Amino acid sequence: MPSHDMNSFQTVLRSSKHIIAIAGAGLSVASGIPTFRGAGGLWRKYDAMSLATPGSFRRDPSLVWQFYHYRREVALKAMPNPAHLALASFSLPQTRALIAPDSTFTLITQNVDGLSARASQQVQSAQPQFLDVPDDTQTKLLEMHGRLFDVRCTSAKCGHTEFNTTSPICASLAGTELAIAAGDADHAIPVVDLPRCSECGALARPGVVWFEEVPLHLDVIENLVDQADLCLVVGTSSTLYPAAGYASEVQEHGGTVAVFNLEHSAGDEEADFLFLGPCEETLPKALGLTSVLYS
Ligand code: BJW
Ligand code: ZN
Repeated sequence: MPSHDMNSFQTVLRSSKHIIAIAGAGLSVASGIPTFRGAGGLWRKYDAMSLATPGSFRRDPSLVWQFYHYRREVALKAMPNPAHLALASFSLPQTRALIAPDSTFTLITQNVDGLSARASQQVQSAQPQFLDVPDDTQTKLLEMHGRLFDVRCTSAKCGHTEFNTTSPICASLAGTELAIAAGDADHAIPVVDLPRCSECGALARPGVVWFEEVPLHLDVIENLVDQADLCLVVGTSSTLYPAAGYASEVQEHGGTVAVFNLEHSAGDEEADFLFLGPCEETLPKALGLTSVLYS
């Protein structure tokens, strides 16, 4: 049975040396970004397999682009919430030195909304003196399922990727987000009018990792998982591999797992600690960062 005791968690946190966090869609719920599965999840209106696979993009790039255009527009309007900011603050070596001395920390996120990167920028610009620290103690952020704002060429010969936050990404998609949000997209946009590669003119695609595609940074992540003595699992249903397997790998070599989720999630009965509730409340508290965030 997992413990729900915050004080015991903080004792473990204090002595941990290699800490990782695996984050999922629940991290961004308080920022207004819907989850994938469950009540209110994005995939209640559309079948995941008709939106997030390479095959579906080949068959219907117009529908897939409308879905991602909608997601880009939502993410552009969203702001990092206290859970993003707690993880970003915990990433700063000087902050972490007070909570878990001499530790490393890496945030591995499955989210593509860019909010963790924005939280990092926000926290660093509030404390610019913290930028001047040795590289090996700097926090790393690994966005393993890619980024909504990366736009990638579909031509294997070109492969150009660019970070593009233009709203709307192209004129033909303007306004289609309303139909997608209502669950009644039927607006077929000609392929020539969809986003194109700025280098070679071929059809571009969202720079995210779809089902059957290989997630990013896997070698680095495997090493971190092998070394980790504490794994925080934040706002993920833990149903999607390989991310869903990392917590049990950490436990298998003797590390501790702490789950932060609104509800029960896959494998949480095996965790060492379980904090049920909104992670935007439980995580800042568990990391001892509520005063930093709200002062
Ligand atoms: C809150 C909250 C609050 C709400 N506070 N909590 C092994 C076994 C079986 C199958 C496979 C396997 N390995 C691979 C597979 C196949 C497949 C897979 O896992 N399928 C499963 C269905 C079993 N995996 C893949 O295809 C992956 N590729 C792959 O494995 O390549 C092969 C390979 C691997 C390794 C080496 C070499 C080769 C690719 C997966 C790509 C996933 N892509 C998506 C879409 C990304 C683009 C986009 O965003 O559109 O990623 S799918 C979708 O699921 C998205 C998410 O990142 C991902 C995870 O979802 P997440 O984040 O957990 O969200 P939800 O909605 O499920 O859960 C939200 C949670 O938040 C809930 O628990 C709520 O309770 C909670 N919550 N509010 C705290 N306020
Ligand atoms: Zn190109």
